[in-house]
Amino acid sequence: MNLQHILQPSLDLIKETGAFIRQEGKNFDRANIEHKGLNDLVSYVDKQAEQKLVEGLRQILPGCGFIAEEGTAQAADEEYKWIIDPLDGTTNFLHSLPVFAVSVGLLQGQELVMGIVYEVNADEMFWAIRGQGAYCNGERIKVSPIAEVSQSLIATGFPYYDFGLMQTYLDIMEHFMKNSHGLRRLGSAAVDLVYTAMGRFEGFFEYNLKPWDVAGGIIIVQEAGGTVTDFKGGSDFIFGGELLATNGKIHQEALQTIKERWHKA
Ligand code: 2AM
Ligand code: CA
Repeated sequence: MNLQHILQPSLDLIKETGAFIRQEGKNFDRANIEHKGLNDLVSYVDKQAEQKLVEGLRQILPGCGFIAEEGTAQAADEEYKWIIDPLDGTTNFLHSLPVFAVSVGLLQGQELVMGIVYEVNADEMFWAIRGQGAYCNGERIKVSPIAEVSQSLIATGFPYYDFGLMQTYLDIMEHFMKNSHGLRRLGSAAVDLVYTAMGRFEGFFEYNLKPWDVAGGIIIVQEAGGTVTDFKGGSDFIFGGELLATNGKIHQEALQTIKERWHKA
């Protein structure tokens, strides 16, 4: 299948969904928040955005499966599956902090073949198709050329449940704090990934991630020339929960820092 044909309608749909989220954000009342689990928040905005995406993407690619954060659809053995986060950075959204995104990845079998991440407030639309490069608002994007962690800005996410590996994680963060330009925690893994793809960050790492947080962004990093691995340096980073994404040039150095602390724990 020629993915170019489904790209434009998918971009239009995701932009519309982003406009809905932006509009709802203007008058959002925090009384509308529900708790899914410890610190895991959701609102009608997440759910309605997911519904719009699922309905639209089903028309764009009939017969496809879905793996979606708010659970409105399920995947079986379809050749193509959309992995959807209708609102990545929900906590930011609920607090009117302008870093959140719609994130969509497309799996063909086991392989990510397309990714789209739309940062709603900045109106930045990122996408990539396997083998065809990565783009932001129509311009080709590339990872940063920096080759040393000491000159890098590194993004991460803090654990917000399952605090068992906290001390190890703090050790890793301490190392990067002391040995880089700094650490940032934006609150949206999808945004951290695309900012790595376009060179704002040299790298991003986090654990306890879900496939919908990362699927769209992973292929955008790869197609922008970056490298993505799990914390062992392997390839279990879509469903495995741990991910290091970098510009490629600092990957081994950053991986070493994580690896030698993480797997001791
Ligand atoms: P979400 O907004 O779609 O739930 C990494 O931090 C990821 O964890 C984010 O992309 C975010 O995705 C998810 N997450 C869920 N609850 C969170 C919380 N309380 N704090 C930070 N991240 C959270
Ligand atoms: Ca979400």
